[in-house]
Amino acid sequence: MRLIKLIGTQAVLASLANGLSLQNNCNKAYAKSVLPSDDVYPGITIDTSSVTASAFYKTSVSGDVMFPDAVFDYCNITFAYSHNGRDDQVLVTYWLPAPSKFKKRFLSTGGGGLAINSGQGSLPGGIIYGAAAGLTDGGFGGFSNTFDTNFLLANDTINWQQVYMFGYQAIHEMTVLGKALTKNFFGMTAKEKLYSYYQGCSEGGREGWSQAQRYTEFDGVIAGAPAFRYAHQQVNHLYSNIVEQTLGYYPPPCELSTIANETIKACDPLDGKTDGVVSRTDLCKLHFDINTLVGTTYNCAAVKASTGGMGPPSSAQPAQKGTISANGVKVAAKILDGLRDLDGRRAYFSYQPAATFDDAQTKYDSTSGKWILNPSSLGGEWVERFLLLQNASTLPTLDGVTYDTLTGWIELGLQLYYDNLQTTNPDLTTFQAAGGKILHYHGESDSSIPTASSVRYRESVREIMYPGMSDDAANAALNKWYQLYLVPGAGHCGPNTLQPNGPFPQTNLAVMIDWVENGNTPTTLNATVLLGSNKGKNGQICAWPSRPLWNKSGKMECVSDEASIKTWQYDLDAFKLPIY
Ligand SMILES: *[C@@H]1O[C@H](CO)[C@@H](O)[C@H](O)[C@H]1NC(C)=O
Ligand SMILES: *[C@@H]1O[C@H](CO)[C@@H](O)[C@H](O)[C@H]1NC(C)=O
Ligand SMILES: *[C@@H]1O[C@H](CO)[C@@H](O)[C@H](O)[C@H]1NC(C)=O
Ligand SMILES: *[C@@H]1O[C@H](CO)[C@@H](O)[C@H](O)[C@H]1NC(C)=O
Ligand SMILES: *[C@@H]1O[C@H](CO)[C@@H](O)[C@H](O)[C@H]1NC(C)=O
Ligand SMILES: *[C@@H]1O[C@H](CO)[C@@H](O)[C@H](O)[C@H]1NC(C)=O
Ligand SMILES: [Ca+2]
Repeated sequence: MRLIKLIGTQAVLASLANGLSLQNNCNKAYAKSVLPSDDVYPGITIDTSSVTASAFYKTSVSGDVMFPDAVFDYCNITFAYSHNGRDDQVLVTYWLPAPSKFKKRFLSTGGGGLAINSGQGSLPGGIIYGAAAGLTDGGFGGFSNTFDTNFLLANDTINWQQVYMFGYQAIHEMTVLGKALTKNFFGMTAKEKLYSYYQGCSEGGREGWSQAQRYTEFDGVIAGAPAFRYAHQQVNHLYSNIVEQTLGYYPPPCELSTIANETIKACDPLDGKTDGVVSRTDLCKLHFDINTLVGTTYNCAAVKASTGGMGPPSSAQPAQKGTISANGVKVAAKILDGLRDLDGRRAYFSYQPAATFDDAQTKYDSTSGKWILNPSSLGGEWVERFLLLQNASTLPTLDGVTYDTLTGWIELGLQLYYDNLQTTNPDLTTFQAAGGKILHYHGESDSSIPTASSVRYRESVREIMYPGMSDDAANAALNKWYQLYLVPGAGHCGPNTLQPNGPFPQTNLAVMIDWVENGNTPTTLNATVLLGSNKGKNGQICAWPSRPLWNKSGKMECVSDEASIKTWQYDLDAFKLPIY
C-alpha cells in the first residue's frame, strides 16, 4: 500500500520510468495507482473498484485499411466512471504500448453508424505508432451497445444526456481521462508534452469534428468521410427511395449496378489515365451524359437469400436480364441531382457519379414478381426514432412521403439537434490558435455520405476563417493547418472493389505525426493501393482545391480547375438559415 501511494507522485514516477515493463506494471494495482486524479475532470468520479488491467503479447493485426499490418504488445486497462449527481456509468478502454515502445503519444478513436466505438479494432492504429489509444462506451451500458437503444426514455421522451454524450461529450471525457492516465502510467512529468491525436471515419469522422469544433485536446485530428450535417445526412438516405416512389419506377438492382459500372467506364479516361478509377467525378459531371446509357444490356445471375453473416441480410434475387431503360436512367439522374423541394429549391445534394446506388436498392417480391420499394434502414430509423420519437428501428411506411416531407424532416432535425449532432460549426479559431492540425479525407465514390458534404464544410470554414481574402490566399492560409483530400475511386471509409486501382490513405496517422511533431506539412496525401493486381503500390492524393490530372507522359499533376470546382458548390436555398 505504501508503495502504491508513493508511486502516485509525479517525481517518483519519472524516476521509475525507465524501469517500467508490461510484465511488472500491467496489473490492477499499478493501474489503480496511475488513475487520473480528481481534479483532471471536475464532475466525474472514477470507480476505483472497476479497474481491470491485463497484458497481451505479440498481437498481430493485418488487412486494416486505416493502418498498416503490425505485431505488438500492449496493456489493456479499463475502468468505469460516473457523472456526479447522475446515477450513470460510463466505461472506457485504453490500450497502452509496451513502455520501451511508447513515444509520448495518445490516440482517441470513435465509432461508425450509431456506435460510438469501433470495437477494439481502431486501437492498434495508435499502438503501432507508440501511442496509448482509447475508446468509450458513451455510457450506453456496454461497449457493444449503440446510441439508438439508449436514445428514448419512453416513446416521445428523449434521453438528452445520451444525445450529448453521443454528440461530443463522451469522446471528450475519454480523451481527457486517457491523456492523464497515459502520462501517469509512463511516469511523464506534468510539463512533458504528450502528443494527442484523433482518428475516425464516418460517425467517427463526425466525432473528430465534434472535438475540433469545441476543444483543444488534440494536436492532430484525422477525420474521414464525416457523418456531419447530421439532419441532412440522415434524411438523405431516404431520398433515393422517394425518387423511385415519386417517379413510379423501381429499378432491378442489376440495372442500377450496370449504370454505375458503365459510368465508371465512361468517366475513367477523363482524368487522363485509363486505370478503372474515376479520379475526376467533377469532369464526369461536366462531360458525361447518363442518357447515353439507355439501351445498354444488363445481365446478372440469380442470388440466393443470405441471412446476414458478414453483411446485412439480403433477400433472394432472380436472374436479371434486360436493357437499361429510360425510366432507369431517369431515376439515376434524379438521384444524382439531389433533393429539391416541390418548389425546386435545393435542400441537399447527392453522391458523385460513379458511386454505387446503395440507398436505391429495391427488393424482389416473389408473389407479384415485381421489384418493390426497400426503404433505407439508416434513413428509416432516423425518422421513426430520432424525429418521430417512436421506439422502433424502421419507419412503417413511406406512403405519402414527398420531397417536401423530406425537406421538413431536415428542418425538424435541425431544430432538435443543431447543437449536438449537426457538427458543422465552421469557426475553428480556438483549435487553430492552439496549433491544431486537421487531415480530412473523403472517398470520391462514397455511396453513403456525399463527397460534396465534406467539400461544403471545408469551404464554409475557409469563408468564416478568412473572410474577404482572395480564394488563393485563403486556400494557402487554410492548408497550413487544415487540409481536405478527396480520395479517387474510394468508397465509404475504404477502397472500392469496383475501382480497385485507386490508392487509399492507410498511413494517415504517420503523416499527421510527421506534420505535428516534425513540422512537415503535407503537400499531397500518402496512399497505397490496397486491392487488385497493383496492391502495395504507392500513390499520392491531391490537396483540395487542386485536382488530379494525368498528363501526356502519364504523370499525375495537381491542377486547379475553376469549372470543376463549381460542380462541387450548391446553393441550399430551401433553407433560410445558412447551412455550413
Ligand atoms: C480488455 O479488458 C476488458 C475488461 O476486462 C475486456 O472486456 C476486453 O475484452 C479486453 N480486451 C482485450 C483485447 O482482451
Ligand atoms: C424499446 O423496445 C425494445 C424492444 O424492441 C425494448 O427492449 C426497450 O425496453 C424499449 N425501450 C423503451 C424506452 O421503451
Ligand atoms: C459491375 O462491375 C463489377 C466489377 O467489375 C462486377 O463484379 C459486377 O458484376 C458488375 N455489375 C454488373 C451488373 O454487371
Ligand atoms: C412505442 O412505440 C412503438 C413504435 O410506434 C410501439 O411499437 C410501442 O408499442 C410503443 N410503446 C408503448 C409503451 O406505447
Ligand atoms: C507512404 O506509403 C507507403 C506505402 O504506400 C509506405 O511505405 C510509407 O511508409 C508511407 N509514408 C508514411 C509517411 O507513412
Ligand atoms: C508531366 O508532368 C510531369 C510532372 O509534373 C512533368 O515533369 C512533365 O514535364 C509533364 N509532361 C508533359 C508532357 O506535360
Ligand atoms: Ca482514370
